[in-house]
Amino acid sequence: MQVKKFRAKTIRDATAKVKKALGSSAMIISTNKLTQSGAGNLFEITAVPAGGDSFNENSDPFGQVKSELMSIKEMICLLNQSGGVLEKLITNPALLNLYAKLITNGVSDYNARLFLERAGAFNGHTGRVDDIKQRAVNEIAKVIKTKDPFDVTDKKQKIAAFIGTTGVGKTTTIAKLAAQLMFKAHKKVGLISIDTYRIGAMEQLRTYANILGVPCLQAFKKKDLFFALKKLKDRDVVLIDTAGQSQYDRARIEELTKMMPDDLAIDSHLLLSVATTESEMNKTAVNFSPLKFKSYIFTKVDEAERIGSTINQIIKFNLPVSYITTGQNVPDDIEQADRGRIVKLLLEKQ
Ligand SMILES: Nc1nc2c(ncn2[C@@H]2O[C@H](COP(=O)(O)OP(=O)(O)OP(=O)(O)O)[C@@H](O)[C@H]2O)c(=O)[nH]1
Ligand SMILES: [Mg+2]
Repeated sequence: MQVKKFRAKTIRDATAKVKKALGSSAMIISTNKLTQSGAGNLFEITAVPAGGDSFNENSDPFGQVKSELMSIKEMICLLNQSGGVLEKLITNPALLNLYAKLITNGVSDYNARLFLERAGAFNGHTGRVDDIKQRAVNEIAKVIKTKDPFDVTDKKQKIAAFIGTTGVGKTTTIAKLAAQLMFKAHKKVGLISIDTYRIGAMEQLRTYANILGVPCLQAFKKKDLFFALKKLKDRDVVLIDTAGQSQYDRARIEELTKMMPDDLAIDSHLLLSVATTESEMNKTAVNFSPLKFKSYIFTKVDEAERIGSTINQIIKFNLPVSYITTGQNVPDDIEQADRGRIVKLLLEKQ
């Protein structure tokens, strides 16, 4: 195996040397800051070319830690993003690797630093690196709050409306939830559609309702909704499907807000597709905020390349996550939000 060392006065220069010699998919084995008396900094990167016969997972001593290694590509990404952090963590490959993972998975630079800082990574490295890493992971977990909107411990009727942009997965999620609540939690479920803008929109929900054998009512106006809720009074849970709104159509969002006044005791939950961009996700959350949604449901986790945007979004609005959805299959592809699982997804994706 071709292990090579590259030295330069800055990390950037050392990285450039590795890239030139071994290509951009080279893997970094270690980084080091060599102290030189009076001669300024000297950085050293030890790297191997990626792939090829020379990098055989079974025979080579670094094989088992390959997933812990950082590629030159990731290093360059970090160099372009992180003023100062790289230098601070350079002698700590495990922490640098965690930082790199967070950044490449879409966690903002600010938040990634915050987790490391809270874990004590920047103040003199007290304790073992593994402990700091574990603390950083715990810090990530801590910001993820979860909520079960259908908590079975109290007997009150639960009314939940599902809001979000067109095609985000509202109707599918309701079908998944209705089935799970019926068969796993043995709840009596009722459905209401206030999806009044598209012809045939109601049909999708009604089809699911027929399969499950649950009542499904339609509401066009506030009065209808009031009446429908009255009719479904005996149901443990009422799930309300809403028309997909463009996050830019404030008039329709306002209309929907008026349709569900506070006295109806409807909890809204905002669906956000993890497959969209972070800025779109944030704009959606901001523009839907008049509906005072109580939790996030992150959909299409299966389609997303990176899920770091969810962490940024959770921090921005400080709201809990109730569910994540992971595919098109009804009713299986839904999971109650679990912080351990979300952290795992975050650190494992890619
Ligand atoms: N891959 C994947 N697809 C999903 C998921 N959830 C929903 N979908 C798909 O997304 C598409 C739109 O889902 P709908 O449930 O109709 O979305 P909607 O929000 O009700 O859409 P509108 O009523 O048009 O606003 C369908 O093809 C679903 O199968 C998911 O978790 N992963
Ligand atoms: Mg729909």
